[in-house]
Amino acid sequence: MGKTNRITKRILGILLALCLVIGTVFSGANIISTKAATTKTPVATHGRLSVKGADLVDSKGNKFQLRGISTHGINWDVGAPYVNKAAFKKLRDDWGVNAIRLAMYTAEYNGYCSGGNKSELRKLVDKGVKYATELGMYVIIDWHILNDGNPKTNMSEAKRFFNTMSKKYKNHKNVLYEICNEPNGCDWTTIKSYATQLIKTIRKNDKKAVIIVGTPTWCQLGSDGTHNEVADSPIKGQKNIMYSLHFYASEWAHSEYLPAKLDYARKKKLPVIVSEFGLSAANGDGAIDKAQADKWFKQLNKYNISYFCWSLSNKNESASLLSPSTTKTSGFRVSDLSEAGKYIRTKYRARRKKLGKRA
Ligand code: IDC
Repeated sequence: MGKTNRITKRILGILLALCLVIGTVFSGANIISTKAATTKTPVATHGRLSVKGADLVDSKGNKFQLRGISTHGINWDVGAPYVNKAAFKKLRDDWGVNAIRLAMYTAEYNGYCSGGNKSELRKLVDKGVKYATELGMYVIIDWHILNDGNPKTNMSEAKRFFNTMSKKYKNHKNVLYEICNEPNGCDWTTIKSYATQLIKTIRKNDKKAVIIVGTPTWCQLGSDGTHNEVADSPIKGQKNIMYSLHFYASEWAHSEYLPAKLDYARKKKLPVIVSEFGLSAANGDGAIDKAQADKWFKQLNKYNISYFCWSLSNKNESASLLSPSTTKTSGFRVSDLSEAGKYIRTKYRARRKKLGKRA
């Protein structure tokens, strides 16, 4: 009798332990599945973006910040391979990135208007948009003028390109159009005239998408130094237009003049977006300046201004976010990142955490 009792007790004990284990597993699974169900993608949470006063806002009218990464040129071998879904997903989940910028050069290095394969380049843009859309991320289609300085140089190509793109993506909530990366060697009047025409092209197909307009002197909101033509004379009578400001943290003149220009623009209620910035000097290389970058993030976060870091590449230059020895095109570990990459990942993650649900 005593023996049977002991056996029964042992069996009961084992059963109890089993119940506990199974219970824990199931409640754990519950936690996981509830979490998966409530963790919505950025686009599912924030919907279509628009511009209200000086701010970018989400579909509920709340201020919204894009924390983005720019590709290197998608026409470059150090840019194209990173246009893949796994890379974007890693940036979204691990870095807290909610937007990608697809930079397509027009002039340099077999660019769209300088010998590049147009249909292949458009296909790559389409792929980038598709991956971003599937992942619920925002995406900028960037007409990356640079050496071609004046955006009017390739204006008819630009119109054709954006006509095609805006027709295709008019029902997408997550696509933004950047019509001229960095105008240089031309004045604001010229850029404005170009922008007015391109806005018309896009608006024929898509009434709502946010359109980003480049500003004079490589996006300094006006010509050199303390000039503020853009804030003083923005484009009139158009909705959902933003103006870009670009900076490179270790470029002395940028940190010297641009923060004040940004303050001025905000006072004038100009909607500004930092569609490109880097930690390096303006040539994409040299020492990176984290102290200046810290200052920039403070100012940009204060205004809730969106920013996109240049660039997702392993090119051997300090602006690159991947280390030159990394051959991976996705699944990047911290050890695969450059000094700039490690810094940006930390900053972006911290910002997402701070914003919580508003991220
Ligand atoms: C740089 C790339 C570099 C490439 C060069 C081409 O980092 O690898 O050789 O373009 O001319 C910008 C431009 C962006 C630049 C970047 C760094 O928008 O195209 O990329 N930069 O120089 N404006 C300021 C800096």
